[in-house]
Amino acid sequence: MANNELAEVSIDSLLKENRKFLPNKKFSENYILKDYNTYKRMYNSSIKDPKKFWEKMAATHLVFFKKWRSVFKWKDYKAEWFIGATLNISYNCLDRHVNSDRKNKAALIWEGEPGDVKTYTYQQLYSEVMICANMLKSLGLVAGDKAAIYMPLIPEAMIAMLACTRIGVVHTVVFGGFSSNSLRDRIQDSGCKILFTADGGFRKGSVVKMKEMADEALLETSTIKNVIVVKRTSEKVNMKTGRDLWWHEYSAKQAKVCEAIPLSSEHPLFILYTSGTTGKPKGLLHTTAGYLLGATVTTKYLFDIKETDIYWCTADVGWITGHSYVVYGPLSNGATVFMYEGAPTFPEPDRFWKMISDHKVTTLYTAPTAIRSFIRLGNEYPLKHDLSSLRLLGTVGEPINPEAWIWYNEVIGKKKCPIVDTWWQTETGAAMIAPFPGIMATKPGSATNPFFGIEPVILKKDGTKAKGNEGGYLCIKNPWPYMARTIYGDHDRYKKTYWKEIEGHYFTGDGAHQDKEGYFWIMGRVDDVINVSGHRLGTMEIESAAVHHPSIAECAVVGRPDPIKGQGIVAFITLKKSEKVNSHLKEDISKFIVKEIGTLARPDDIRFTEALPKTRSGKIMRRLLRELATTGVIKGDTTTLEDFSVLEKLREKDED
Ligand code: 6R9
Repeated sequence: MANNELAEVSIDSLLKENRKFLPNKKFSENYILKDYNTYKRMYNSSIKDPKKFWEKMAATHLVFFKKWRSVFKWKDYKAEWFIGATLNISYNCLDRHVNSDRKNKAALIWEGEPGDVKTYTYQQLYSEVMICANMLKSLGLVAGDKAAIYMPLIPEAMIAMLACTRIGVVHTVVFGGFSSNSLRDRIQDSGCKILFTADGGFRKGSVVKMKEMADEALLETSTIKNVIVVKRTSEKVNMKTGRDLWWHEYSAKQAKVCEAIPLSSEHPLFILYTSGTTGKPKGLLHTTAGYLLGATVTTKYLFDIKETDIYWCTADVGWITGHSYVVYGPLSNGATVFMYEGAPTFPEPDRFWKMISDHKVTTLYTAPTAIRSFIRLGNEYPLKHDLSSLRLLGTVGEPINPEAWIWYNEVIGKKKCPIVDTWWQTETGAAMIAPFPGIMATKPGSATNPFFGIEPVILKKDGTKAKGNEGGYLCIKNPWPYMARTIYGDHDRYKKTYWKEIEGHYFTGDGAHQDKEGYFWIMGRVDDVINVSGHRLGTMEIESAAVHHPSIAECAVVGRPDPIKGQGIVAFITLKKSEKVNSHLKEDISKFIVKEIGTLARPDDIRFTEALPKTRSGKIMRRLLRELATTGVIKGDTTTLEDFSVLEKLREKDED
């Protein structure tokens, strides 16, 4: 629900930014598109006749087993692309490269946090994926069944994803930082039959006990029949007889070959959960052909994939960025992916830069929050290392503040690497607005121009177009191949959230404005979703978790600007009558929320209050709380407030 005023999300520094960086000549010379006019021509024709455009893209970039009968259908907010065709994603990511000169090229170079390194050629990755697919088959899984993946960032996570796609099993990857309760809810909602996990993972020098968390989640789920456990840390874990299998033991018993099966274009590929405006995360369902096409072509054009690149997207595969730009996009393009398991600053703050230099990484795609924490750590760490292999930098996850952009450009990119600021969402599947490097001038903080076939528009609440550089709601005019098809099990919610807010347009939930040159500037969320370190969290989701705490009567959560994380979490809490504030309560509530959702949801500030400001109809006035959390004062309109004494009490609390 779009209920925040746009003014609240506008970021001052972005509105004043007017620096412009011309494309680097040397980079442009080797870029796939000749110049900006070529982009413009291709873009215009993609908008004029999207079916023709996507059809050509699909035929050029993907291998289909059977060609489509028709390109596109849109009925009752259900999109179908490449109707009647069959293909297989793992075939596109593996077999076609194994059958080419890329057979012995590195597909994956992986470094563990303790420093162990493993490399898989395309041939080796292909072999591992086939064995893993056979594990799934031998456990009785067939196309359409669901598998959960709850793993550290290790090669087996990628292998498991690709193995699922090989036989049409739908994966749902749950980020390893999520709690057992979150894992449980996701397994239950999607009805997974199998769970891939590991005994543990390394993070900041300690072991994250993933199997223990998984066991806890499984106490309250009934659909999981088997658990496949990777031995990563050699942590002692409980293995339940008849249910749990060690990956290394069970895989040794499998046949080595597993053909990729032809799947229809709209065969469900994965479900990925993301926070929305209600307490319940949404399971976005992506399908086969359209998604792969989006991941493939955006990776190719926006990251300028070359045969010799070592490409590193730092996201975890538990997020959409990890799906599209660690696994499917780069592998479909036959690129070499670099993957790192652990914390960016372990054992020393220079870990990222050391790995870039050690592995000669050419392309780095990371989040503004990471960039800001590197700035805080000091320039000596990147300056200690030879970063000359880098030729392209990307960012994603939240608006990048111009200062961070400039630092990234100067200290990391040495002013020679284009910065590709990609705006997109779990729902959009792949990048939507981003500069085509080498041919577009960039402006710090702007995601610039739309990708081919994507028509973003800025609308006002009534559906009319925002004028000039007036801010408004960022919407997308027509369906595109790589968008999510539905919310798993709740198509009505999908329709309502994305297509009914402003009838006939895809509603992104972001505010934006366009400058005189048509560049898009994303201003952040306009709904009750906050963006903490580039990760989406629903305020309602945190609130619903908090109110399960035995001492809490009511809770309202708002975001406030945070210099590193983008946004921080402030929870306003009223206690049950019988409860008293004591010195442990804040910590206890924090731990409780982390246990319910995961470490991402840990509040930065908890404020106890006697009452929450509400309207006469009983709605919490988050706008006032946001103002208070951000500026320390409330100046906004309070006429709809029911009980004015609440404000006085809130102000008093703030001065504590
Ligand atoms: C890919 C991803 C989506 C939300 C999105 C927006 C914010 C992402 C951004 C950006 C400004 C960018 N966002 N990229 N805002 N500039 N380049 O992050 O997906 O986790 O679903 O988050 O993130 O607010 O609506 P997801």
